[in-house]
Amino acid sequence: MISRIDLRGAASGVDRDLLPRAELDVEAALEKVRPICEDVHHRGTAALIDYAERFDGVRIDRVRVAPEEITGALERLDPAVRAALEESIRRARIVHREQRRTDKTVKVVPGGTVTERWVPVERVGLYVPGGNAVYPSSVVMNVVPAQEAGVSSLAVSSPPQKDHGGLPHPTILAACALLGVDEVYAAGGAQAIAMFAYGTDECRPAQLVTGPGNIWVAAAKRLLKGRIGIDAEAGPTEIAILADDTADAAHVAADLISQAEHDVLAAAVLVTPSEALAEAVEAELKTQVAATKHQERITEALAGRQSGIVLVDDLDQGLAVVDAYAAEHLEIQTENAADVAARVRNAGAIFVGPYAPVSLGDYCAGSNHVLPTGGCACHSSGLSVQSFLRGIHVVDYTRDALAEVAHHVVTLAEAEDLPAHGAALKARFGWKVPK
Ligand code: HSO
Ligand code: ZN
Repeated sequence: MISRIDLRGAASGVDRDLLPRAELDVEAALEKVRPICEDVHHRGTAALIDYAERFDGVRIDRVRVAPEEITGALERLDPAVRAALEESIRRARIVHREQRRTDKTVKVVPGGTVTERWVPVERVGLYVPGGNAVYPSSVVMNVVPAQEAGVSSLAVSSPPQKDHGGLPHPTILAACALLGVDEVYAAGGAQAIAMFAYGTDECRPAQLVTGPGNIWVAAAKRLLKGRIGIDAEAGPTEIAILADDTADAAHVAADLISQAEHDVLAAAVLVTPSEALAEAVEAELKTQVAATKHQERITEALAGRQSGIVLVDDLDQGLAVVDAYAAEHLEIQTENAADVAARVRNAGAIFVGPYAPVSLGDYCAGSNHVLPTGGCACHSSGLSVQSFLRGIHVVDYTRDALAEVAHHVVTLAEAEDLPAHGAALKARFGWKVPK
């Protein structure tokens, strides 16, 4: 069911192309989403209503969700789900609040300072998908960092559901209510991203749009990037596990399955120097998958070319493999897991030891679950408070501090054949630059 890739004895250095990975053709989707985005730009709400009918199979008469629908959804929420969401929010707040960067002033010279001032984005649009699974947890993971960053205007959009009278899923609405978000729209896919980018008569444009989504959402984000800021183009979920023979095969298999459950394109990769563990995990996968509710999509995800068991000579080669792969989620289930984890360079999030499964991070670790996929973890971070802030450099120099460096500025301006740059300094010193 899951393929094996044997890298033992291979020369040092890992070829990324040898590692399993899904390919998503976002470029091809661009041409399909372009007319949709243009239509939303020109016709606003009327276009969104038409797309709800065409793509979500439901006729709605307004896109903005009425406030009583949001509060009503919370009143009807299962108390156990409410308690779990509250705990998820509480832990996420603890972590994200502490991680907000503070302004810092650096004294460059006497009388000359540069301050980095962190200013929140004014208005953010959060997209919450509503496909295979409904993810109120993603509402938490987007809203909490935005709120902790100090974003003052937050709107959520999620696809209208045929079975819920054209409203977003009730659990999504209830999560919004718990988080104090009262501006919610029933729009999905590329059209929701266009709504945030261009605005409509119902929805004011946002400056930044975050949140996961399918290929259409990714394509719309790519198309509209620049007009709006985006977090990342989220691809299918990935889990990589670096494990040795101290790992429990049943737990390793359960964790691989947990993320394969998301999508037929989800990736589950085990990297191990232990052939015995590889065999035990294969056996566990067979029995455990047969007992899962979403057996079909899990089987397809595990059998896909994006998943596999990679055999390596030792943990050093294993670390080279997981660094080359740059997984969205990386579990370390080895002896001295914390030491091994400390050596990892590339991963969206690292889960250390036997008691930190990815599912904990998906819901209740306090960490964020919106993470870079598709190898982007080698250059990008997951969603955080930082994603909603801009660092503005504030330059403050006195006359003396400027005088001290003026001749260098003039020299560099002349070297770049930009004499007017130099003149801006000369003008302040009677057209003679102090030496
Ligand atoms: N593992 C997903 C997030 C998620 N899991 C939401 C369950 N619900 C991507 O990090
Ligand atoms: Zn998950």
